[in-house]
Amino acid sequence: MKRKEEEEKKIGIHELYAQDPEQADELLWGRSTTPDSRRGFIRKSALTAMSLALGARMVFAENFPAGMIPAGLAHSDEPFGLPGKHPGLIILNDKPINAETPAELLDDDLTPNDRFFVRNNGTPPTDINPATWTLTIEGESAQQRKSYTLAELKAKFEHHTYHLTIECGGNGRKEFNPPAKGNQWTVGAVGCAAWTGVRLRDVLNDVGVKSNAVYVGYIGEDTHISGTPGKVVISRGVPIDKAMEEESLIAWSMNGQDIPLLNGYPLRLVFGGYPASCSGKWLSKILIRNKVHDGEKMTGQSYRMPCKPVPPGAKVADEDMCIIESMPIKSVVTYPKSGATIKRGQQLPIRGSAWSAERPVAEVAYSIDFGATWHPCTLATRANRYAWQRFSAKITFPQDGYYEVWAKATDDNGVSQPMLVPGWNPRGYLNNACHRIAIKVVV
Ligand SMILES: Nc1nc2c(c(=O)[nH]1)N[C@H]1C(S)=C(S)[C@@H](COP(=O)(O)O)O[C@H]1N2
Ligand SMILES: [Mo]
Repeated sequence: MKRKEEEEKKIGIHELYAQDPEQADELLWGRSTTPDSRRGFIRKSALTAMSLALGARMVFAENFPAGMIPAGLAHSDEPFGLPGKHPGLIILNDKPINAETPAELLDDDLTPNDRFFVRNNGTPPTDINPATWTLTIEGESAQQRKSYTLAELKAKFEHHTYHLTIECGGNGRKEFNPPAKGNQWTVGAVGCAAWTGVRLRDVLNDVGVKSNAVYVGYIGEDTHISGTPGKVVISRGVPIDKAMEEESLIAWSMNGQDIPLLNGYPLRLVFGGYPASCSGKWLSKILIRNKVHDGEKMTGQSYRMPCKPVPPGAKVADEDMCIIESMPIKSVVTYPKSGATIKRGQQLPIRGSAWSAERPVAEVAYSIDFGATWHPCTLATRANRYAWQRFSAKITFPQDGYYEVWAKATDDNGVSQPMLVPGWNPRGYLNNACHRIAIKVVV
């Protein structure tokens, strides 16, 4: 593991290319030099990513040498982000790529594709050809083994669009003490997009699901960070009842566009309300299992919580860990940015998003006195189940000084967020403590 300062440091494009131009190509554009060519030109898939970052299709791209910085980017001394991604994303790790969205960049009804967080466990596939991409369904509880091309999926099944919030199970991990290993996510490993695809259940029913089916598992086309061929990166899944929900999608589109490469292009699963690790990217296979799926990161301590609460720092045996299913209720203040200053006597507008898994959020309240009193926010209704709901309020402060604005969501069953970090657990999952931002009121 890298040291924290290193992890948080963003490096500029010049530095990146100075260190190792070929590696820079690989990191920024997905892959670079064609192994079968001695000429050192970049390959097509990398150029697609590059064109995205340049904001225009690179004409004569076939002549552009590998390991060279496009002049359209080279003039910038700004820290350089990830291909197709907003430069403001915070890169927590670059091998594999993990980047979170700062709270103030989540200030949209639907998270734009370039702002959506990235959590990769391995290396995204290269040389993706959507014309030949296939999805295969098989497994002990499948009535047959059946494959579909992307075109067949699109032609054969009804298309559906849902606003689905996906949040990494480890979002908020940074606040646990003693610290948990893994990406030190703060608040931004979450996003809500309009996902379009076909219902997983329509495809499963087309294949035929045996009555003994209990789980589905996914296989994606990313490769292990060690480079070991055939080594599975991650293969998680959901109980069959979750798979059969109407909002459970096999999606090819995000907010009306192709899914970005880093978010699973050309095909992924999307399960709102469950840990985002269930939403398999670069999807090529679905297994219909007659037992709880036992793929990579389904077993041991991965994406599991102690079945009963444990004291901080405790060692918990694998058999006492339970698989995380629905994510807890949570909210984030997306405007203003923490640390904002306003003049005394002025009202401060705040905005944010709140989500809970299945149930609607019924109320969001804010506090400026560390939770002593709470005041209601205006709350939008949700577009559909698993969509987040936007909230807003106008705050008046009694005098100048330092304040914190805390936000707290409550569902229609009265379940709310804790003000402090909830139950410590070995891997640092499910921190849904109230988000807070700092505000200075000046004369
Ligand atoms: N094939 C594959 N699918 C994957 C992953 C991965 O590394 N490989 N990461 C999972 C995890 S842990 C999360 S949190 C989400 C992140 O989705 P995003 O990168 O689109 O935000 O993808 C999930 N699906
Ligand atoms: Mo995750």
